Amino acid sequence: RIMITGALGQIGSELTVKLRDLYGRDNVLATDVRTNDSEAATEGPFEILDVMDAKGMMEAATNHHADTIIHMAALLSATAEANPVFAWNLNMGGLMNALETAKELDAQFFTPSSIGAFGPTTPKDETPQDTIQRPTTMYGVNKVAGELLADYYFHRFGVDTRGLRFPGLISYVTPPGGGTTDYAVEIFYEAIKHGHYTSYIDKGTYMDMMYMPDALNAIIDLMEADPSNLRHRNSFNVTAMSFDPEEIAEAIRKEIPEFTLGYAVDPVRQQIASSWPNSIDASAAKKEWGFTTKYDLQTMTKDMLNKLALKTI
Ligand code: VAH
Repeated sequence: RIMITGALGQIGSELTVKLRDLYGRDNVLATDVRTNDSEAATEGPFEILDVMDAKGMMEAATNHHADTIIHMAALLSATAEANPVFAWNLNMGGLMNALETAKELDAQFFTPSSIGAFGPTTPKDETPQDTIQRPTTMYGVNKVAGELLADYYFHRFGVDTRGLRFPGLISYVTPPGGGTTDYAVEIFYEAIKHGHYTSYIDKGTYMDMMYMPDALNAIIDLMEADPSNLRHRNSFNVTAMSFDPEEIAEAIRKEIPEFTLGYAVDPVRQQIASSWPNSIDASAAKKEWGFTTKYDLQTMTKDMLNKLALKTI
């Protein structure tokens, strides 16, 4: 039985629905600090939970008889950079509460890390699984501390913690918000609405990306992996592709020939993006638990445009 925090976020909203399909509607308790009319909030067990409320989290997980805690509640990179103290308190306080809950209930544990856990002194191309991690953003500091804390709970208390360093995730269910990689989501909405997008990330800025269906499968595959094969736990590099704004625009033009791309670079998010790798190496994930992806840039572009065309955006 699973409890998810941040269940109405970009990953949580789709992960909740997929886990309910896989493991049974009533076995997945979705929680978030507010509610909405999404499927995750309305088609199955849902509770309001602020992850800063340790007692409330323990109660919700205990009452649900959770044996798996999936902790997704956090502030993303751009939001965290604008509110660094709040970001530290929420990202680290929430993670500590979730780890303590998992320890108390002897539950399996998942929380995501990010390519944001790397910084300007990290090797930028094919970034290794084990390498320098000196991020220069509050989000990155939170992600490195979070990886170390989750590994600590594994080594010290035997909590079965597992994590993935996600690249930018692209999806059409929740609107983009708070991330640095969200230009690669906004561009699809704008392509359909206006046939033009003005990117806040500069030409030539390469970042790893992944389509949400592949991200959800990676979480499930990792959580179901045989623990005796895991040499790493928090957290595995995973990626599907790496591109810059010009290349995703090119992929969109193959579907919408008249699409045009412009630039109005946002120095804050450009600085964040420039501090991250150009491409990361996912060989440890492939070797230890068979990580694989189905979507590349063109198949993702086709699917995103088809799905968004069906929505009122
Ligand atoms: C962000 N989408 O931009 C998130 C993610 C790798 C990027 O961490 O903050």
